[in-house]
Amino acid sequence: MSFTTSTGLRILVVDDDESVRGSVAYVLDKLGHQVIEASGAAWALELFERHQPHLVLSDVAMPGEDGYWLAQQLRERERVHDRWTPVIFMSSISEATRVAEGIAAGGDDYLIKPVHPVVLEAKLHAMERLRAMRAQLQAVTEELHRVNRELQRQASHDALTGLLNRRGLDDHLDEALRMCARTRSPITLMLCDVDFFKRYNDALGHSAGDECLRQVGTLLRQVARRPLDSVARFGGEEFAIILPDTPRSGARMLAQAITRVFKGAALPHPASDVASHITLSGGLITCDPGHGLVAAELLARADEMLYRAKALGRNQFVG
Ligand code: GH3
Ligand code: MG
Ligand code: MG
Ligand code: MG
Repeated sequence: MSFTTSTGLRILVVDDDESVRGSVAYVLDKLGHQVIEASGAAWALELFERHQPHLVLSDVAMPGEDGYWLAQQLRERERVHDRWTPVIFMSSISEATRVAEGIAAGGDDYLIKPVHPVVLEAKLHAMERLRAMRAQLQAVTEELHRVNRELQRQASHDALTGLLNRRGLDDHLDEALRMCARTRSPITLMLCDVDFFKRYNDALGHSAGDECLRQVGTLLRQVARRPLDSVARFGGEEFAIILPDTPRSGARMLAQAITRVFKGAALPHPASDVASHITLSGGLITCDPGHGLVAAELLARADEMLYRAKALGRNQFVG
């Protein structure tokens, strides 16, 4: 629906006087516009919904609801549809207070009958320019929102794996802790670290290492796949998994699943001491309701467990 050309607009003409409608329609038709006619405000509203006109030209005094009522209704709908339709009143009442009332009701202009065709055409052009500017403004606003959303996403996500980054993790962990406190449910935090990853890089190169980290991220996402679970890349080759509403038993099962999935995926590691494939060591901490721990404490405890898993020989989860 374009308003940038001066012809081909759909214009709703509202007047109880058929001869007024006829003469206005005649002018508009000659200017190349499509005219929809209504003899009353309530009927005009129905036609408005059905035909979505670009502009409304309406009489003020009509039997039943008047033109101001119509303008108010249109402005209400505008909030819902997010689309501006100019409303121009045509009336023989030229009293200043009535004109002011019409503008207050949501009218964009007020023409005194009889409306001269040249004035009508000039008003149409003016409204058209306004509408084009509004449309541009709306497009720019939408683009700004889109860019803003994208920037926010980038700020909280890791470019390599697409997982949450450290900042995203912190936000999600805080939120998960609040939610679990509210619902009085347990929460588990898991930290995983790729075993002998420095050697992997040394053997296969840094870009192979990057690709491997991407696959590790994908596998972890496959295991922690409930809607509330979140997986983050915590640092270089370290990953964190937040598991809201997950008791210790469930967390242990998930840890076993991770070990099993990595064994099954068998991503080759040419220089690991523990297996011929990529393995993870992990630390986990489950907090029961009322634990009172903050995010940093949870992370520190999970990290302690991870350290123990490494010390115990890697390729295992402790906690
Ligand atoms: P450990 O089993 O004790 O965890 O040994 P490790 O070699 O995995 O641990 P270390 O901390 O000594 O080395 C981690 C390595 O991870 C070193 C670093 O080059 C690599 N690394 C960190 N971030 C990236 C990355 O973004 N891409 C690649 N390719 N390698 C990374
Ligand atoms: Mg009338
Ligand atoms: Mg590490
Ligand atoms: Mg490591």
